[in-house]
Amino acid sequence: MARKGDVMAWGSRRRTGKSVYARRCAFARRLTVAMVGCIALPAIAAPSSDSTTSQSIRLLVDGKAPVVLDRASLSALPRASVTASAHHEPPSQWQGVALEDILRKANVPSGEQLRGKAMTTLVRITASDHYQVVFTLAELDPMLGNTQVILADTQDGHPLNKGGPFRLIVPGDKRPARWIRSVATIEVAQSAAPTP
Ligand SMILES: Nc1nc2c(c(=O)[nH]1)N[C@H]1C(S)=C(S)[C@@H](COP(=O)(O)O)O[C@H]1N2
Ligand SMILES: [Mo]
Repeated sequence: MARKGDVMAWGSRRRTGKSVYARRCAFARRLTVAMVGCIALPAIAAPSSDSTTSQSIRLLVDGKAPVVLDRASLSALPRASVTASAHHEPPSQWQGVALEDILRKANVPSGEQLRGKAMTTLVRITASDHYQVVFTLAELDPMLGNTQVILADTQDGHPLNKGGPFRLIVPGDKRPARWIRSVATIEVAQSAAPTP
């Protein structure tokens, strides 16, 4: 009964004041403003990347506390540069920092220290769209695989307009499947299994 009374009261309020037509017009105007706002505002806030794209990268080394790599901390590392093209696009000049230098900063074993159990260490990269790729520490090491991998933040001198702010460039890969866009996390993890 109470519900029915509420509905009637609501109905009777609607009949006072503005006409139903005027109310509908006002509602439609508010709805339009709200919808335009929803579409336009994120475009103003983030012109070149989606809302899940991270502006910094989390570096996780073997379960230790994460280190945040932002533009300021990355700018302390030497700049690296490579000319490479994905698929059949014309080559671009990519600039950023070498993945190797990030691993050095994290004191991950390299060179002569990279032996024994460390030979099974993996470097897993995760993007904001949850795409993941893996390298072995040995394939990245300058004294072993010496695979060139750059964490790029510019393409031909401009911030990445797609898949930024950071993308891995792996010039030696014949398919650019490990050129992972929108890098969010770099993890260094031991994969050694107990010997049978
Ligand atoms: N974050 C993310 N990066 C990614 C992918 C993806 O799905 N997500 N696809 C990869 C694959 S399989 C390819 S071939 C290239 C495609 O790069 P392009 O879009 O610049 O041609 O991006 C790679 N990087
Ligand atoms: Mo691909």
